[in-house]
Amino acid sequence: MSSPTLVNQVIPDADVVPLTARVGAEIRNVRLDDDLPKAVIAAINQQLLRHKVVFFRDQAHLDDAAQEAFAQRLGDLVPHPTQGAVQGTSSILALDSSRGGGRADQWHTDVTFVDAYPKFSVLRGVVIPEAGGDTIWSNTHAAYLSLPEPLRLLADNLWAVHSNVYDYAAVRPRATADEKKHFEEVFTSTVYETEHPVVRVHPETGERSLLLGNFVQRLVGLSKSDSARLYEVFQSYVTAPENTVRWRWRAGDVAIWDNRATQHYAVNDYGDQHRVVRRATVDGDVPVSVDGRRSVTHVKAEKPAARAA
Ligand SMILES: O=C(O)CCC(=O)C(=O)O
Ligand SMILES: [Fe+2]
Repeated sequence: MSSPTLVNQVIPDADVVPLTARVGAEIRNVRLDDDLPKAVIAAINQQLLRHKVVFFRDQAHLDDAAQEAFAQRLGDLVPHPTQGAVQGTSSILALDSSRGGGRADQWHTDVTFVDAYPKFSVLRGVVIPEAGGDTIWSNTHAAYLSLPEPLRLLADNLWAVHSNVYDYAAVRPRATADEKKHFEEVFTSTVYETEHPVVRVHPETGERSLLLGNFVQRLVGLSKSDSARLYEVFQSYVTAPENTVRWRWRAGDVAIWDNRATQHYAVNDYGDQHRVVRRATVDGDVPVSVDGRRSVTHVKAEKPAARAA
């Protein structure tokens, strides 16, 4: 006997399996491709707004082109501002553990050094180590809600400067020569500085979330040392285990996150085993603060070294 047709419920509840009560859900029985019905795309978008990050197993049919064809159903694709896209693609960024920039072992939201940073990232597991190499996501709306009232009021009124240029040696003291070279010559080939509110209001849900992460350089109007201490206080709510979910990858998995309401961290615990993931990014909009002001990019300059090259 065939199963009954579900008319209004394009992804049945039973196929959405929350991983925690606060963040993350696995969606089952969906094959990601570009001719999924509109209603399924809308349902994925809805689950993303609710769970902040969704996971799909067994998507090994995807290559770069098919990954992007699917991702494009969620919005326009956008390349990384300084690293560009893999040749022949619109936005694919290859993160390969054996190359510079391939290990994203810092808490961050993608590309917050520009104003309209991506709204969704779509990440495909290609080569996954036998042990280790998980990724952790945090729900930054849950982090905001878990702030005590006085801290919430403070966060509502703070702004932060985000930049792709930061003290790399201090942040990654054990980086390889190749990683340092990638940071100097590619990642920071153009210097961006953007002021974002520490609390952004989500354009689709209206939810408030903390907008911080490793591109933050300082809080506007505060000294470097006060900025660093306050940053740690707020960031500790983002990284609290209760606000996070951890994904154990298999090759062929796809993770999609709402980059407007999450931070993530690629755990660098797999030594010299090989790990490759490939990311497509969907264009976002300029964040808005609780009092209706928009983020601003102040500096956008080519580095003299890059210009000479
Ligand atoms: O390697 C990972 O699991 C995540 C990498 C990352 O930060 C990204 O794709 O945006
Ligand atoms: Fe990332």
